[in-house]
Amino acid sequence: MLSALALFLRTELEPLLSGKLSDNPIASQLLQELDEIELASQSSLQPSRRSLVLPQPKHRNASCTFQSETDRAPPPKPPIAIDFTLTDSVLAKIQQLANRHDDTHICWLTVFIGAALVHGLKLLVLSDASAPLDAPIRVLNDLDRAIVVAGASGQQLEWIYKVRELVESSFSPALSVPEQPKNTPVDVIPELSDLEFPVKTYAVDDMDMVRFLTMVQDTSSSVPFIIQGAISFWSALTTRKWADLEYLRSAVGHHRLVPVELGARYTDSDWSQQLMPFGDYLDQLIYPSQCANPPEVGYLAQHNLFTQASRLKRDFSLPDYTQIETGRRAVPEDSVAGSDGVLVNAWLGPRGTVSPLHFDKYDNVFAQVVGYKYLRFYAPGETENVYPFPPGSALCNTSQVDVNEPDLQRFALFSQARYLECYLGPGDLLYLPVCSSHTTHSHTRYALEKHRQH
Ligand SMILES: O=C(O)CCC(=O)C(=O)O
Repeated sequence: MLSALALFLRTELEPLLSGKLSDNPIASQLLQELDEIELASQSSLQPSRRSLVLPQPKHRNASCTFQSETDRAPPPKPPIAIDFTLTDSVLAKIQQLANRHDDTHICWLTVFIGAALVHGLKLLVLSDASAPLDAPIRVLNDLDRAIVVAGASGQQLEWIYKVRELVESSFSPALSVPEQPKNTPVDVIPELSDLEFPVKTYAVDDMDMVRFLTMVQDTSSSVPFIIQGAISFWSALTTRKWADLEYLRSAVGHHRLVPVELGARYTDSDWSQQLMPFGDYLDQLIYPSQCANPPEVGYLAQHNLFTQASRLKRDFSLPDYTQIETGRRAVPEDSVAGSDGVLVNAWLGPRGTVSPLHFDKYDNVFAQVVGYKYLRFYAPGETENVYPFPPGSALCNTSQVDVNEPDLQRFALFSQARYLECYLGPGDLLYLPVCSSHTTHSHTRYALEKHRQH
């Protein structure tokens, strides 16, 4: 398997490294590392010759025995020398080119994915006790970045999964997880105020595909609506409950790097994003959010967590409603949809997370698994009244108005904007039409349930 990966990497990287990036020192270092790995793996894969080992004369009953070379103490392996500054430099290059989205940018993304896999391969081929303690975690982190930052897909993704599995099983002591909290949060129903302009709710038995298609096909009149009971059979709600954060920790992986949004709203000037281990996210930003002095809001938002943590895919199935053909764009231009043409993202956060008022250029089927969320919707016809950021800006799909505390001096027309609203709770499915502006506010509250200690 490892030699097949080496071959794959050569095929992926050589054309880039000998073409567009030929005069780049990073490129030649990467090729050199591949050569080294191939040499090392060839020697460890050579068939073992049987050799005659003479008996030690002082031993009683000593006899002449054959011993395989592999039975003897293996020759010392060279210490692991993975140069992580290489992946760091490629990342810096990618960040520098981030706004270009051209061939050179794509080329460096491929180099990063290749470099992350080369390092994984190197760790596996040369693995021994001399590997630096943090090497497995650094390798796993770079494999995550290859997915989250560089957008690995297809065969690259397959190799990332395989290498990750091997690294995790070969280096389990170095990857052991710190002591877990002894509390499990249970989701409690918050007090929800009455709604003035509620969206319609339908029972799943009243919403067959024909009716659904008829309702969503006409964009001029299509409005959001809730289908109750459409996902109540998901194991995420029944057996492998996503409300149990420790279940999520084990399914996603404590060390998996995930993107976290820090700050109240993505429209705020002090808002930022950070990649952090999923376990740290739970321990530093989710569990403490239940305390009297919660930390700043950290939102794991709009992330295809399921590409990274494929174990979670066992806990749900795509609703049939996602498979209808409306003739409209199914996914955003710059996103990678699954083989079924559906882009699946996850949002996970504590109480108080907010998504500012914005619209998406695709139809959305929104499943609420844990906790409660308030959503408000403004139809495309209200665009003028919700004051989007100027066309051409990065936030042109987002309103400048803070819906919770609108500044009506600056945004006078906002008071005339008509809207619909709803609370979503566990098991609800919402149809959200293309270009309908929406804002969300999480009301999820956890109560900490003490485990009995024996
Ligand atoms: O749940 C959220 O905070 C935002 C969800 C959203 O914007 C979407 O599904 O398009």
